Amino acid sequence: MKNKIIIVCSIIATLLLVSSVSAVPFFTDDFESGLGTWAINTTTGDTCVISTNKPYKGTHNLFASMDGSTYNSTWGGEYAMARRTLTSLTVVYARAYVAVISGLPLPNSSDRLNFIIFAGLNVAVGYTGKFQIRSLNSTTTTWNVVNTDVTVEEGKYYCLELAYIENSVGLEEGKLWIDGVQKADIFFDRASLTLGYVDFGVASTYGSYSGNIVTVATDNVVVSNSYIGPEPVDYNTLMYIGIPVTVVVISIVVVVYKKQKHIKK
Ligand SMILES: [Ca+2]
Ligand SMILES: [Ca+2]
Repeated sequence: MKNKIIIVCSIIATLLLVSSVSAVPFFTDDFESGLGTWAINTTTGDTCVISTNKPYKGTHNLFASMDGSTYNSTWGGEYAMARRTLTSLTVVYARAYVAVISGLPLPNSSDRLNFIIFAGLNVAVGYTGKFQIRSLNSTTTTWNVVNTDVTVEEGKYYCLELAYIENSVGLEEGKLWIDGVQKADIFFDRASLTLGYVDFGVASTYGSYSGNIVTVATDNVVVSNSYIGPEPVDYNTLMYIGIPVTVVVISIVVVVYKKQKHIKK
């Protein structure tokens, strides 16, 4: 009996240790301590800053605003995004809580707003008001789009998770989860683009520019090498729960072992 208890507890402890060790994200940010190493990229008149306006958790978030008055005429849009560099990754998952505070509905049929961007792979909302995943095709001149069935409500936070998976060079895959449910899967060839970064915030492209003012809040970002999922079952929580639970299980093993030893005597 004693040996069985020890074996079972040891297996549980090992599993918890393995899960907590493998669950280390590349980085996390709840935007409670400033911009840190984020690089900010914006078009004229647009901002991407730490804000106290409608955080998802805590008191701060990342707040992106596009003024709708000056834009990049070359590709027909504006952007206000925070960027982190990624190096030599063939699999990467990026999760964030995102709310479109203002700017919906989009005025023209080719308009869209992008919230999470890897090179050539975006999570966006299109003119229809639904979340979508977008990827460049192999010629890098047109976009493939898969719409989800999730209509975006202004002011509501959604848990968006975008995965980039390089099955082989030229056969890249994108997956999108919304509030923990997989909603889209798309294949593409990123061609000459390299996966060198991930952007959060908002970037627009317009079919015909309308001067739409858009604000987007982002909070609780996690970037990792495997599926993250919504809070509280995210990597931070697994780390925080996994380690103490492991300690408790090991303590039980020790107590049971000592007790059995005592009874035997
Ligand atoms: Ca926060
Ligand atoms: Ca602008």
